[in-house]
Amino acid sequence: MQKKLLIGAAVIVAAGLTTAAVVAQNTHTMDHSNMGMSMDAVEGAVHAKAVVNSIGEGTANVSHGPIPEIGWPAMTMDMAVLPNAEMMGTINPGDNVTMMLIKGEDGMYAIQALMPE
Ligand SMILES: [Cu+2]
Repeated sequence: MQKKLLIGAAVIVAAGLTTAAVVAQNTHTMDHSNMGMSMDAVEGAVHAKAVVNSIGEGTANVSHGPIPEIGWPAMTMDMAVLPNAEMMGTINPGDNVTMMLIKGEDGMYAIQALMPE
């Protein structure tokens, strides 16, 4: 899962940067099956406001607001933090953040990014 997410991020960046070149050359060497998978993962990402109660290695306890996209009410919970998660600045306990969550192969949502408010 981690490798896929890393590859997905790289593919998205590469796609954004090289779309014009690819179209100009009319090549079809990209792995479309991989791209489809990573695009699905990003399309499934959801965002939610939360307060970080504590944060540690690979886990964070958060109190998040309702996430209607995935049917979650507001709650306080432990969430997995993905190994390649992006911390957009320093996150300290008590901070208000926006979380970006991605659903893993195990069907559980995990933190892909935290952005301080
Ligand atoms: Cu929750």
